[in-house]
Amino acid sequence: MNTLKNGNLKLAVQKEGRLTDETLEFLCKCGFEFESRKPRLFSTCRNFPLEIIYVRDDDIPRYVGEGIVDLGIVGQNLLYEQKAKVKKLLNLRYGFCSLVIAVPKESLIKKLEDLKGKKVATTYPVSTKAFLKKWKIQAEIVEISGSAEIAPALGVCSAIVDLTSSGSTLALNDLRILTSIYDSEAVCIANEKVLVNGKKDFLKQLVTRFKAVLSAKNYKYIMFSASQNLLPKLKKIIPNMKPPIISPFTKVGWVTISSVIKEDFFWKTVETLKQKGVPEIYVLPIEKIVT
Ligand code: PRT
Ligand code: ZN
Repeated sequence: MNTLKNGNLKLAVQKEGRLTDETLEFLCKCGFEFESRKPRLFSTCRNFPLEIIYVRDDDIPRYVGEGIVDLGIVGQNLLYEQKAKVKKLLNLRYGFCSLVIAVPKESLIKKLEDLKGKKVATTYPVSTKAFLKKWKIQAEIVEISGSAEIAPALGVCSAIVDLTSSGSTLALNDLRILTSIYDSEAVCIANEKVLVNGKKDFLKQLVTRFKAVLSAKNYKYIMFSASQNLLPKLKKIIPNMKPPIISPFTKVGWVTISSVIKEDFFWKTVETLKQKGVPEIYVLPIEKIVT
């Protein structure tokens, strides 16, 4: 029978839900090989001292805080809501959503102050209370266990506080956003002790792998040939470009140039290169950037 090994890092991930597929995909990209999760409570990694434990997302901050597991991957929203004592290691750039206050489209509530004396239904009472307190709005918080979007139609409340990502659930229920409380994404969290105990070296290796995959996501590798005369102009467009290569395959008077470009500036850079007369640009995805 498979049992959890004491020396291994224990990482809790959501068993079945919105974060599950992207989390497992991310771990695979980091090079961790483990059994399929389907019938399991946990999987042992074949090529790294790591156990993956599958649980409800709501339990992850507490399990990490209490040291039942060393690490967890969870929405930042649950950290804000549960105020667990954990160390946030990294933002993982998926699972994006926002916690918002929404009201029926036809509602007379137009601004935050209009919520005074009204009922607000939510599965996020702690975040809601803190937000309303910050803005000195006295409203009644009605704690519900799910499906906040139907609460106004049922007459339970005048407003809701819920997570939204695409906005389609709000639209389908004739709700509009009054304001956003915070933005959230998946994060990796750790128990404070794992940063200093016997597992800290494994943790360091794991974080290096996580960072390598995350950095790669933000960059593209580009390669192109250009006339040598263009070099001064090209250096202004791509300040971090690698030394130009003059290879036997390059036309006389031309050089081959490669560089790593940040995703945010990618299209602007490529368009400027085209305007300066670069005929063809090859773009390659980067798997990992190890620093
Ligand atoms: O069973 P378990 O307790 O593990 O899962 P769960 O049902 O409590 O959570 P789950 O799987 O719904 O969400 C897990 C995490 O995904 C959340 O804690 C967030 O960090 C993140 N996330 C990202 C979201 C959303 N986007 C999201 N849109 N969590 C929930 N929603 C819900 C929202 O509550 C609303 O009902 O999706 C609906 C709105 O979606 P849109 O796309 O129509 O706006
Ligand atoms: Zn949950």
